[in-house]
Amino acid sequence: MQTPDLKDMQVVVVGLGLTGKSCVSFLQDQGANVIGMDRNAVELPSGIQTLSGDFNLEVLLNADLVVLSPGVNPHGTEIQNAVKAGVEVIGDVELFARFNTLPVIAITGSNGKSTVTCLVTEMLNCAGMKAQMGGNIGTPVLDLLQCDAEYLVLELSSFQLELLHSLKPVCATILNVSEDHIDRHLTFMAYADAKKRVFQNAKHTIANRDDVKTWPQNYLPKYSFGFSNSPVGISWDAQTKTILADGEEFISAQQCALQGLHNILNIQAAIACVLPLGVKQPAIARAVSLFTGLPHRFQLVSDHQNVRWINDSKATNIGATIAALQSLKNRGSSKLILIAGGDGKKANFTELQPMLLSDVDLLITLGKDGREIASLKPGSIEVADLLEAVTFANNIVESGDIVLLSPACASLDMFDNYQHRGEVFKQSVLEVTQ
Ligand code: UMA
Ligand code: ADP
Repeated sequence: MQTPDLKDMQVVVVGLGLTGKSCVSFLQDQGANVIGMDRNAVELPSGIQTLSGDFNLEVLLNADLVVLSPGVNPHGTEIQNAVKAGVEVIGDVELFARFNTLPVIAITGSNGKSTVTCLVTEMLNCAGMKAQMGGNIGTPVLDLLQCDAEYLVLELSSFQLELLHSLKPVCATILNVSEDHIDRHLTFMAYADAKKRVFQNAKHTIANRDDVKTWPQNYLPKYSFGFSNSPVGISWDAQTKTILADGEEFISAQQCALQGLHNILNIQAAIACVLPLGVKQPAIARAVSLFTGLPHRFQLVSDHQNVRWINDSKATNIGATIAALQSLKNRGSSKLILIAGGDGKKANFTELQPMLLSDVDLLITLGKDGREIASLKPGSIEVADLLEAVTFANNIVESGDIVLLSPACASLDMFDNYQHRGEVFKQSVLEVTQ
């Protein structure tokens, strides 16, 4: 494919965070005339014109191309007016796709994206196939265009997929689909449809056999993963706790450093992504033994006096919290205290209720939507902040108990991001247990 010529084009970059800054720098290198726009005052290093406040429609209408950051809603009034006037509006991943020449493995889903992106990267690297990862996991995709790699592994969010059509991944997967980002997509259907865009133009489409919402149009069981039995694809022998490939023993759970049933699915998905690329079992076995997981995902932060304090701050939707609660089933007589709440992104929390009633001994809530979650379980306690939640929990725990921070909500109502929330939790645990 011929790469487009952006020289002297008038390009407006909307949203000047990590992505916007990477777009500005890339577009400048291409010789485009760039204008930056952000609701806040943002300084760009190279003296590029930057407009702050409400998006300026006149400037948008005069553009040859508008590049939106993932956090900017393409359905907003000004952006829609520009689209209606015929201005091309794309995202950074679409811009990347028009220039990229490396094979891409594209990973999306409501939960597990970052974990699987890291695992796939590790598997390829263990096989001596140099891989770099980026996208929603933190490195904007345009920053990968010049990197020294044979493969790019991209974590793609529904926000990034919404405006994407030119990417041609060698492998693409949707891990699972559960409710998230309803405040942005408005309906679950629109959110699920955005995820499906990952399969457009993909060579190998890899789906979760047990979640029909993840299936491409041309679903093939031989490229599937899941817990259900299947003579082809990646499956699971629950008795021997072994991952199978085409019905044959492939990797045992004992060989894997990651813990929790949801991570078995993540490992299966990563295997399904790399097998079509020619990665062999020994490299995969090595990768799964090395990868212990990412911080803030179901991470043990203290077992002081035999009480397990688990930081699952990255559980920003209901599906992730359900996965955490499922991993803590069969814990005998020990109590489970759950700390949840934050910005629910207009989710319907009733799906959480059965597990709150059957699996949680005490629910402590905080944040914007804490009260709504608390209303699902009698006897729940609402607190003002994490330190108060941790202090309350610490006063009632006994040896063997578990305290889980798994908010089922975004953190932005009270914290800078999920990492900040996780760090505050860890600090609070250290403070009250010393
Ligand atoms: N802004 C506006 N108007 C708006 C919205 C945002 O002007 O209506 C401005 C903000 O003032 C800010 C900038 O846009 O200056 C922020 O842009 P952004 O929200 O697109 O954030 P980036 O810093 O560019 O980070 C984005 C992703 N953020 C979002 O999708 C919200 C990062 O994913 C991603 O790591 C990064 O690009 C690199 O690819 C974060 C995320 O929370 C981790 N993703 C969501 C999730 O995982 O649930 C989808
Ligand atoms: P994402 O990048 O999609 O947010 P992460 O790997 O960062 O995914 O994990 C986010 C949250 O989802 C964590 O709380 C983690 O424990 C949980 N999680 C990870 N994999 C799965 C899965 N396959 N199903 C459900 N929850 C999961």
